[in-house]
Amino acid sequence: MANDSIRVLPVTGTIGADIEGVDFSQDVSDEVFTQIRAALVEHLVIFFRDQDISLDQQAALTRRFGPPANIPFIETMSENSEVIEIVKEADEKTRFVFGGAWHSDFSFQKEPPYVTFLRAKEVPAFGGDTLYANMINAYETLPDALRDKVDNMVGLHSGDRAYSPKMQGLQDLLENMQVNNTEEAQVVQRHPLVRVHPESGRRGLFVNPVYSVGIEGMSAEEGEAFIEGLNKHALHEANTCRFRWRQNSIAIWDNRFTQHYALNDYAGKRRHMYRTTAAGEAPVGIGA
Ligand SMILES: O=C(O)CCC(=O)C(=O)O
Repeated sequence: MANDSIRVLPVTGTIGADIEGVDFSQDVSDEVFTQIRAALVEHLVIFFRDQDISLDQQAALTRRFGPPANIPFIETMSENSEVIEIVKEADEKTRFVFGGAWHSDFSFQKEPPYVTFLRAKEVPAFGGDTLYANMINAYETLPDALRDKVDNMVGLHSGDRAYSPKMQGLQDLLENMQVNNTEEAQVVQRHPLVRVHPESGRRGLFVNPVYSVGIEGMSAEEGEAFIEGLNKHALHEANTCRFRWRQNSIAIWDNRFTQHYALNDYAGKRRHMYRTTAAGEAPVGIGA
């Protein structure tokens, strides 16, 4: 019977699990939700199939992880202001896609989102997969000396490369999404480079190629090279999983301890997703 207890089936040895035994269109008890949250703590991204739910149900489920996150720059849906639509039509001329680079959502915010909840409304028969990387494993597999070095560093994050006015031309390539870039994106936010998971106590690297723009105390060039090295390690194939979408599939990820990448390999096909986010806390470092 759905929603009595869940089955958690890891999809790789590093990150991700399929969850069976859940029907989100029906009531999900607090007990089962606790099991779902525990699976998220352990696997960082969890996948569900055949979940035919409404926008309001999606928003309500996301709120069980926390209050809605603040969504800057991207227009939300008129039907439900907690949802953004990620859509690429078959006839779009460009091959640029939303989320088509490794990142964690809005890491440049003071309190970046905790959970991202993505549901597929319509997907191509093949192509348009999403990749995920485990930032806890990335930290734990650093060479000892480097791990000690990063422990108390501060990373600098900004939305400049995606949402500042100079990038409006890029966002306008998303013909069927409304993204409004502003100078607010240029604000630089300080975050611990290593953050501590509030439930498991494990440490994760908090860095990504899009929004990490420097390291406190390093020159711009030095910081850029250091960040590049960390990302190269974190995004190694062995530290990732890949999710193949079907209609009504759901992925729920802990945005604080993962990165993700939307693959851009479905030109000429339509892909339509609904995304909701639950608010997170200001990243807590080791010394806190
Ligand atoms: O469409 C996807 O698979 C992921 C989109 C994405 O990167 C995001 O929602 O941040």
